[in-house]
Amino acid sequence: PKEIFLRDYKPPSHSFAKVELAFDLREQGTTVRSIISAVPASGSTGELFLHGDESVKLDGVTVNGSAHERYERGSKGLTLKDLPNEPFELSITTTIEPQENTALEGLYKSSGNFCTQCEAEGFRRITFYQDRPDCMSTFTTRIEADKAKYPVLLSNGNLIDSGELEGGRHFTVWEDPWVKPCYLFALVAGNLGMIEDKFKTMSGKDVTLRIFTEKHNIDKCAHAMTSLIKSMKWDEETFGLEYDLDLFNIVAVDDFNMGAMENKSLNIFNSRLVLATPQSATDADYAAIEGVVAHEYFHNYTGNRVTCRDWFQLSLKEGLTVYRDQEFSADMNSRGVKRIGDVSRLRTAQFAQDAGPMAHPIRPESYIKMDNFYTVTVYEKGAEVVRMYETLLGKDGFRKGMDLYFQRHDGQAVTTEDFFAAMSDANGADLSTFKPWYSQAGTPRVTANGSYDADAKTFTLSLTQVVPKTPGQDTKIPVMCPVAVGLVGPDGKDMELTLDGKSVGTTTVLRFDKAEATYTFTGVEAKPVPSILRNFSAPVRLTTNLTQDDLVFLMANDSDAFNRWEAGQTLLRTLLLDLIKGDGQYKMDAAITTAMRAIIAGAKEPNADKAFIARAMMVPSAGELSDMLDEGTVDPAKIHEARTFVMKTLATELRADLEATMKANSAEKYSNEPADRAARSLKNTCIGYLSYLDDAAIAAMTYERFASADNMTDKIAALNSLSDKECDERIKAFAEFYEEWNKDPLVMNKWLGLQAMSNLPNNIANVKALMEGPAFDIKNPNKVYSLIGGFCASSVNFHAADGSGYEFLADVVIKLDDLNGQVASRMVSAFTRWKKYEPSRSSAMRAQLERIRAKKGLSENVFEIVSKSLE
Ligand code: BAL
Ligand code: ZN
Repeated sequence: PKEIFLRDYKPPSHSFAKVELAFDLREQGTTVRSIISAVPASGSTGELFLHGDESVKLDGVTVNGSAHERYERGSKGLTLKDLPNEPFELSITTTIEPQENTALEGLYKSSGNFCTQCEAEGFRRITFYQDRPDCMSTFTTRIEADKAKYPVLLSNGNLIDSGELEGGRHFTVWEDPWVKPCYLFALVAGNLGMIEDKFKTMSGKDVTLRIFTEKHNIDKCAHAMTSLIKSMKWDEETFGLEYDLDLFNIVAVDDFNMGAMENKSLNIFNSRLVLATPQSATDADYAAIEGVVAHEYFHNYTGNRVTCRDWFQLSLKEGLTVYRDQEFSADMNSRGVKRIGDVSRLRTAQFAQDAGPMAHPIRPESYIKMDNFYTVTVYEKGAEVVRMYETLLGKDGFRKGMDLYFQRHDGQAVTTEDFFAAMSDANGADLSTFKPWYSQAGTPRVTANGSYDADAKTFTLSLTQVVPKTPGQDTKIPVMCPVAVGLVGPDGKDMELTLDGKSVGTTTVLRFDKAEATYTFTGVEAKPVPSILRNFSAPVRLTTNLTQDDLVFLMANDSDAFNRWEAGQTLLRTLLLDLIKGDGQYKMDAAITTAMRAIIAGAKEPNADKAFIARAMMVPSAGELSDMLDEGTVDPAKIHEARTFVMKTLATELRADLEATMKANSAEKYSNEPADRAARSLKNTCIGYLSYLDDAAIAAMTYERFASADNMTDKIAALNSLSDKECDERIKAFAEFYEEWNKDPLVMNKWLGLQAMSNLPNNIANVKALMEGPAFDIKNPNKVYSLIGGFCASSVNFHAADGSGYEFLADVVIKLDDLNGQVASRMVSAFTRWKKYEPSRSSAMRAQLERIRAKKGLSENVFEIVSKSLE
């Protein structure tokens, strides 16, 4: 496999002024004809390379209407030779077999309907084309198909023609007036139901909004529609961005590699991110749907109107759009809780990636398979980088930068440098030391040590930073980290800060861009406790000299919700890491039990933020803890034991408080109001704790709650609380859940996932049985993510000391690789950090990676992950 490098970028040899596509959809063999108005760039050699997958059959090429046979076909595409030196019309006819496409890229079938996924490089599985994002063109698409089987025929843009054809067939023609790269092309043909609504834009234009899905799911689309309308309004109010066509379509399909796709005016979604009723979807599903519907809609400007020059720039659109959807969700819900959730995910998944063999900058330097770079680094760290502009420039400064970005680049394919320039220029700001965020991989390690001088009435904060080595990057330079700091006085209130003789409010952002720096606050009348990195103002690993008393104080008093939560997490992390590294004699820290009791007691206050309290009660995950341990030392069984000890001890000591809080927050009837959702999460967190008690009454109570739940959030929470318990109630609950929901594949995914994640000993046998059962289908990505992905999250069974879990995963990856390289490479990623583990587990993992590498015909997707992991 060939590695592609950013440094080798060259502009396209031809631009495409206009593209007309015609699809003749058949059960066996679909014909695609393209007519391209091609314009040679100056200095053209008369050669044009068009990407095309080996699965595409080439039926013919014409140039200006005459057959053109001077071409060479290779494994990656077609080189046309002896082309005219002036604009010409190129026509290409191909035949493809969507009905056999299990990779789910290009044109394929899902539940009998045709649909597409072209990002990143799926269009080359449809026809020969310059499949690169800097080739932007307008598209007209004609679709012809059997009318009874496929009454709905959709593509991008506006419907300009439709009609009946002989033999029970019909056609539609769609015209998209906006230039776009082919990765934003979409087509859907199916027997689908639809809900419709309207949105009046800020300039008074009516937009028709439609959501299509299989007919039996039509009653599950209302929440997605509400989310879409909220997103459209928010983007107008926040960024002045108005929708630019008269129609916006969303289609939900069951077989989809990603979450969703922002194709121009025809978003295609994994059905799990559209379909929801309170009975079939959890509060977390509702939040995910709201966020992803917004994310795809926001791409209309950040991604579609302004797109990427090449795939190395992916974070230009993804980091920015994730930042936008995070802000949207924060405005729609609780801002502090949203930030805590986003940072938790970043720290668990992205920090781990940044410390392993797949570490890459948010703008990678090279790739073998672009699909492997749709990562938490490009997305979530990319969003943190965008957020730092906002922290440094302020909300207004950030908006000025966004306005200039659109003013300069609307209709263009650009780079992260262009975004950086727009932000700097719009604000007249020198952000040069900020740039390494784009080119350096690795999470900076920042230390912050504070000291108070009572005589001088000063508080000094000394900061240091080191960016660790990552594969291929041995030397690093300091990078600008905005460090938001406040000083909390003995009365628990924020102090007014003076720095360099200037009054700077109660929170100030230090522009820390050196290996070390010292900041001295003056006029500090009493010894404060510093609150450092408020709102997680930079994506760094922070170490401070705060004492346990300081942390308990911040938990109770910090005005910054994130740092209030973080103080508690720091206490819990320290305790857990001590237990994990200790001699196996577990002992609880009484101060932590007291602090946790106080947190739970907070739920009785009149205006308690119950969603925040539920988050603050959560103990750091096994993944987060494992990331904080040294290479070559991680023993998942020990982590599991230590976590279980802490949960069980807290549950025992706080039982009365947990039971009272659970009862006080149990609603008679389901409601989807924010306060009810918050109470639900608090109640279910209490049940989660109580499930650690070896008490038959708890299992009975949890089963009772499972059986009587009137919504999926409560049902799943109860089922989850039973899933690690060896008891009859668990067996009964899983069986009854299956009976009730086996016709709903999305709900069955939850059932598969919870069983797969179980830490009951020897659960691998159950997972293998589920794989053979009717609820599983290896061709459906969601099912693989639930069952196989869920299994990899089990500390006990995936990491079983005999290596059986690793062998099982390798078997599955080898099988999946022939069907769907993208999904297989996601699954194999569970092995990437093998060096982190203690010697017996790491060598067992390495052996499985080597076994996978030896497979004949291994996909490029899996090859890249496996070979980089083994380096
Ligand atoms: N562009 C791929 C799916 C997403 O990030 O929206
Ligand atoms: Zn996106």
